[in-house]
Amino acid sequence: MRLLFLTDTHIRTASMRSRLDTILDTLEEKLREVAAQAREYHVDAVIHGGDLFDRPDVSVQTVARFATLLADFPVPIYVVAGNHDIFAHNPKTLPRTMLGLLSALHVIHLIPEEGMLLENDCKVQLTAAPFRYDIDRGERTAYCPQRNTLADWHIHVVHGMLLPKPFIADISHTVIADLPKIEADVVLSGHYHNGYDTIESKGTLFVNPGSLLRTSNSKIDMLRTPQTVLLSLSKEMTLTHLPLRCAKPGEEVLSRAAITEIEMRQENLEQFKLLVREHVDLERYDIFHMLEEVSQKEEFEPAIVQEAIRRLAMTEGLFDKEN
Ligand SMILES: [Mn+2]
Repeated sequence: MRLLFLTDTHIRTASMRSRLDTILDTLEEKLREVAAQAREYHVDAVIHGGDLFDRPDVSVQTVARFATLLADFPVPIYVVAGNHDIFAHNPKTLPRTMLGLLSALHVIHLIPEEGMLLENDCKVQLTAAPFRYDIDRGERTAYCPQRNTLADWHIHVVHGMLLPKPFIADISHTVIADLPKIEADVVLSGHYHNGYDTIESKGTLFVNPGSLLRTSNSKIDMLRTPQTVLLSLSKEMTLTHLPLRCAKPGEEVLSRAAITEIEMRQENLEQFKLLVREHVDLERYDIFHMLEEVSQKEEFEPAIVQEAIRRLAMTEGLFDKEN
């Protein structure tokens, strides 16, 4: 039995500030290559680790374009829901989402949480844990599925913040080594877009190849190549990472300009705050008054001051937007 795993495609209509390419074309090219990999390696199924869509209500045109593409895959696609696929971090909202629609139309298949069995030369049990608001809190039961004793292999597919080492304390996450021994042979995980090298813990392999779409322009995203993982299961199991040939080098598709722009805006804001603190008596808390004082001390051009007053008035609701 051969399975092909990918995760976090984040299919979306709008272009991204962090990317220089046309997102829909890039996504289509990537998914076509995944379908080609499925053919080339004669896989029995494709498994998606969640965040198929970037939002639960992606536009109808975009869904139509990608539903056609996914329906043309040579084998079934089994999916677990990610946080971006559902409303309010609640998998019960699936019937109202575009992922729910594709499931109802049998374009993709949601992996039942209680599990299912794939069968040819060996029996492979698939279980899944979709994203939920409490997946990385409390007992972490989502990461501890029950094994079907008939299965030769047990693969658990999760969309949660499952990580090889501790992360920022404010962000709920689960460290792999902190989990008890679990019954699955392999845990395929999405959600953490950077991915990590496969690790073994208490007899289970933990796999996250990273998101298929680089959604940030971080240094890690600049350097990594989006990839899938081929799982070959018989008496033994082998894992092969397959980097996407169509994925362009980070510097060609990811924009550092957006980062620089945000940093510059932040710096300007800090300078402005400093200016305000230096020149303005905050006891007289009138925004127009403050503007006037700062403008005089800094000798801003009258036209700029006028425009600032106009925009302030607009946000204060003193004028209509058309004015
Ligand atoms: Mn994601």
